[in-house]
Amino acid sequence: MNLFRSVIAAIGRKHKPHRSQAGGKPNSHNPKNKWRCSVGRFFNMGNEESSPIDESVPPQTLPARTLEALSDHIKNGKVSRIVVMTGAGISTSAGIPDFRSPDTGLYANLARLNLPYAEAVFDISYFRKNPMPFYTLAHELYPGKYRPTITHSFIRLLHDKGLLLKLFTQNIDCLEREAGVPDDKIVEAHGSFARQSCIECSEPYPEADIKRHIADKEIPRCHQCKGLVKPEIVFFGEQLPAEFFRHRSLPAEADLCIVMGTSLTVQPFASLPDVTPDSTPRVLINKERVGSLGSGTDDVLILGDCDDGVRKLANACGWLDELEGLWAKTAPKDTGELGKPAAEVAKRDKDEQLEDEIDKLTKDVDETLRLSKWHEEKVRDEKLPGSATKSDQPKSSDTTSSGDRPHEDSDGNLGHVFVQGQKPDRRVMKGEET
Ligand code: CNA
Repeated sequence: MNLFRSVIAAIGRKHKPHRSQAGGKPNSHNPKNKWRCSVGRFFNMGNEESSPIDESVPPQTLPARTLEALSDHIKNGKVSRIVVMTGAGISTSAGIPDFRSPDTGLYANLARLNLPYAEAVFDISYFRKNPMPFYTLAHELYPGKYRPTITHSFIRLLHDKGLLLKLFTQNIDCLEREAGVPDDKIVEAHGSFARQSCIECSEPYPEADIKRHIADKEIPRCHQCKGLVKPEIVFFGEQLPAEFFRHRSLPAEADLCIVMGTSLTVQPFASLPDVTPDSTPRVLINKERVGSLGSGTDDVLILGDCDDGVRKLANACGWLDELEGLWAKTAPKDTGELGKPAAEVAKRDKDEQLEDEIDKLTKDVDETLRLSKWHEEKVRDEKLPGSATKSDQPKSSDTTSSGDRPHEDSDGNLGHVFVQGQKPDRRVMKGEET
């Protein structure tokens, strides 16, 4: 509970109603010192509903809530402390799925790992019992396989121009580092693959060893106590890194906030954009409107693909050639991850994906056949005079063995029909102390 107390102490001092709660009217007195968030707001779970600002409300800082007005503001030297906040959406064009996009999202594709529920792959208590699904996923996601996107290079460009105050990322893929954003500018709010340690004794584990284990899809064990080793990615049920809490009030010092590729559904990260002062311009570059973005007086929305959005912004600022040049430098050389040529890695990944798809289809067909066979037999039995009624459970003496019946999990759901979000949604609890 210490964390809660310290957050209340920190946020409580700066409490004020959010602009939208104040009827959409700008503050009349010294708005520069005001934070958008309230205590309640900081603790609210999930993606808070907010209505778009009334067009009749004038901006406080920008001449208009447009890309052009924003780029003029930047070109006029009014911006020198940019805070960037990112999520999985900035890495999807690199080939790393986000979690929640339907069909393509990671959670939609985890059925093959036979998890009791999708989020279990990042659940520390599940990991203790069964670390293999995580390591299967880690094999696919491990840094080195993917090229940073132009959006990652855009963040690097902001740093090169001396404009980046801090990058807060929820991503664990280390692509910001690979794009050249220095370590001291990055807060990896949900940890990353950059470090690994024993979950029992916290002993750091050598990078070369974990790379080897992940490449071989083996489970690494601590050299000291033989406990399970895990990359320092924050799992559900684990605390966020101290670094996040050390820097979480930094957005209050920003003169521009850029939010990209996140659904802003995981707290406490989701509240970071609200720590910026009311008058600080905020830009959202995302497929859809999220969080409170769009409700502030100086919010600019660039909706659509992130890479397109940063190109538009860079172009408007006169930086596009520089940005493309910087991104070109991230093109893969001869080697891909784990010592394999990049082309080979990409081909192997495609082959593996295809194999997985075929496996999944085969399993689904198999299950459907079993289901219809079981159903056919059950209907036939029910039709026979004196046979079991509908409410009767199949008995162990039934000719249909239990293996022929569709698998049911402990919730009574058909195991092969993998439905997202059947369990209580714990993503909002990430890193919160209980
Ligand atoms: P999310 O909840 O999956 O949301 C992603 C957001 O990005 C959604 O609003 C999408 O519409 C949007 N989006 C997806 N692709 C694009 C695109 N090309 N251009 C513009 N917008 C796009 O992911 P969040 O990051 O918000 O959720 C936080 C989770 C995700 C953290 O715990 C991460 O650890 C986790 N995650 C990280 C990675 C990674 O490291 N690359 C991958 C998957 C999940």
